Amino acid sequence: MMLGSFFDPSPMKWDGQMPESMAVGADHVDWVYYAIYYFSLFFQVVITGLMFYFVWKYKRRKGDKLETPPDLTRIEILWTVLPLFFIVILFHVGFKGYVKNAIAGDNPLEIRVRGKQWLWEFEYPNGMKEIGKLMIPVGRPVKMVMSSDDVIHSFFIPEFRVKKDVVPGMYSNVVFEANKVGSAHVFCTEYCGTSHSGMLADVKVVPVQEFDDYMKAGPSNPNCPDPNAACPADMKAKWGEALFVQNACVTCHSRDGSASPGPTFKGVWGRHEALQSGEAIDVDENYVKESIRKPQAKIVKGFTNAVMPAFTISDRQIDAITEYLKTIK
Ligand code: HEC
Ligand SMILES: [Cu+2]
Repeated sequence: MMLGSFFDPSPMKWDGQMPESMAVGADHVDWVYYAIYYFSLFFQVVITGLMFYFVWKYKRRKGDKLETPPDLTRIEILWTVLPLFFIVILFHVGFKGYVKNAIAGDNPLEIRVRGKQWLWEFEYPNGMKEIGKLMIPVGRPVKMVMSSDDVIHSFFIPEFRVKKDVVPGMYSNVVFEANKVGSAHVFCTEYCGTSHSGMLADVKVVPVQEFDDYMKAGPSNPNCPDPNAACPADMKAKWGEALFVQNACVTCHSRDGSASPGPTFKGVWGRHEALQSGEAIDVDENYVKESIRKPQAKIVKGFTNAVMPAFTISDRQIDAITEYLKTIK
């Protein structure tokens, strides 16, 4: 508590110097920043002030004779050692903040981050992926596990006061805990090519319930700009087709009736499918959903050579794919 209020930088804050702080560790960073800032400002004024005063006071006057300056070793040691104390204190405080920002709290939400020229891709624990948009629940520790697909990028959220390089061939982490609902920004701070300045993402910090709902519903359809308005079936199908390609369903399911590792999707909707178990089923919404989430629950007769992996895509995405499957005639 004592320490908490000691590190509270709010009385020192000067609006416009730092963006709004939205994470737990941010105040610590700000404290160090403002401490150095005001310390430097104070001594800048004192030292230059004194300098001008002495220049005037000890300027050479008529009749002055040159004297050898006295031995000032003691005072020199003093002004070397005193700032050293200040540096050591700063290091101590700074290091504590660094550690606080480097180790995740209990049970962190792990989000995979992939940087590539020139976008940020985020993958949530349930497998849902999204590009250019990051959802964060407020009041929960978050750990970003980051990697790069091409060159060096650098992940920076100024509102959280976190920044770390994202390097090909290795993982790097940043951790934070957002303490304010609102929006923040991701920047890339490593010059990474032509469109480096466009390598941005929006961060939305939302209440935990809203985050959980979002994880269930998934990202919104890019073809339906207003998420609250009804989305027509053909727009859903269009998104479904894109998801079908993005999730590599195409590699196992042909769409023109030709042979593929999985059943062809030409005319799949409403098809009377014979199963390996000897039963049969009509392809409908429930069956498609189950086939995506738990592919091994019902095996299509004759398709025991390839194994379809389970996909953890959201309900909304599955609906879009279903809508697309209806159109493959
Ligand atoms: C590695 C290959 C592979 C991938 C990738 C794959 N599937 Fe499959 N899929 C199969 C196989 C094999 C079957 C048949 C066996 C079974 O029913 O599990 C199947 C069955 C299905 C069925 C039931 C089809 C029917 O005719 O009854 C649906 C629906 C389906 N997959 C959807 C998808 C979707 C959607 C994706 C992408 C998100 C996908 N699959 C990705 C291999 C794959
Ligand atoms: Cu970059």
